[in-house]
Amino acid sequence: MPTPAPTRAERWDIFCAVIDNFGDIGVSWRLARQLAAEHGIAVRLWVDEPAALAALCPQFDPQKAGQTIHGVAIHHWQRHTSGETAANPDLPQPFLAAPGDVVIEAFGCNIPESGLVAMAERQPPPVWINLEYLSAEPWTLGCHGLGSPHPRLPLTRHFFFPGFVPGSGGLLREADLPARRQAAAADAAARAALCRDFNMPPPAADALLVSLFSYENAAIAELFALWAAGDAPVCCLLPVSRAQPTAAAFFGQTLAAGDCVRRGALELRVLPFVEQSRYDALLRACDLNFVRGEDSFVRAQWAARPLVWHIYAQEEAAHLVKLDAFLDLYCAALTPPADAAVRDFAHAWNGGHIAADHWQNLRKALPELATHATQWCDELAKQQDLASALVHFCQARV
Ligand code: TRH
Repeated sequence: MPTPAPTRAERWDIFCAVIDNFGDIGVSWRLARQLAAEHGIAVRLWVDEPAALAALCPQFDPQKAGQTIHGVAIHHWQRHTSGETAANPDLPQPFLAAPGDVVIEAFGCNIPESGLVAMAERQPPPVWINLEYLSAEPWTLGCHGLGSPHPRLPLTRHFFFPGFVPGSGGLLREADLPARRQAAAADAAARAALCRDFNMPPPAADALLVSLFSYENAAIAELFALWAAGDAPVCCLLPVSRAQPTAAAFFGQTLAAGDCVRRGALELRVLPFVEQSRYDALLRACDLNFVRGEDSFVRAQWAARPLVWHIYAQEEAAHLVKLDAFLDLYCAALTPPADAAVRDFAHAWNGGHIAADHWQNLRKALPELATHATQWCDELAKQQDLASALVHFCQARV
């Protein structure tokens, strides 16, 4: 479906609360940039922890007010969790005086009451969207797009579910993504560009190049031990992250960005946390990517390389249902051995314990998984992207 051009300059507000880590702001920042760049929308991004955005976007100075970067006006908002009244100065005045045509709460971050009152007073009221977390669970399709009227105010909140299949809200995907992927298609060239970007020597030509971005996980040490004892070289790129202490304990020394350490067939390189576009390029250059949360997980799929997902843990193991829902889709076209290798490894990795068989089977399946990753990516790219889907959805309701 072609992307509609806005009939007039629309103004959208996106609210993001950083619960922890980088996923909430990572998704919000990508969406804001894409709406501005590809849909000509005047976007204001409201973030409660500006420092988190600075990690993804080095041009942003969290101490400075009123910055516009990549066409997105960035504002700081303070989130109150209780005792709000309409009289509280919850939000800076620009929003209260003039909410945009569309107001998005990323991941149910709850705009304070005074903001909702300002939205209700606007004529017409904004289209109010709750952008949900990504899930492949089938029930999300039944809820995607549903509206829930506010109990007192003349406002309707719409639930927008990203997803992997038609009937969902799609995935964030920039228009130039296929071209960037093509440009990185030649493995050797992508590796060389990556090494130049990170100012590091090229890995051994026969090394399996792996990136590892995960939460704390006891399985990291087990996997490192298998890689170190293996007969094939592995070069593991570890962005500075919560996995670092486990890696440091394995090598028995502190590790910082720029460090390179070896044990047996394993070479570990610690990388700085870089801006999103550089991380995307890193994913495209690797043979296998360990990713986590939501945004890096999606980017690994656009990188069209085999991936292992460390899913964000939820209460009562709800995340494992989510993991299986994804695996059911992702593995559907694989041969039985590759299917089993991917599922077993994913369960073991998320369970915090990797055995030699898990790695050997995954390793064996990698050639098939590399082909599959491209096919999966091509199939996903047939869907409308999330930003365009949101634009369609909101234009029908403005
Ligand atoms: O950081 P995450 O674990 O984020 C989240 C949050 O924990 C959130 O509360 C939770 O609900 C959600 O996961 C499911 O993982 P994620 O989503 O992959 O976000 C990481 C972001 O950091 C992503 O935008 C990619 C980016 N990134 C860089 O820009 N540079 C880097 O060097 C690296 C390693 C990541």
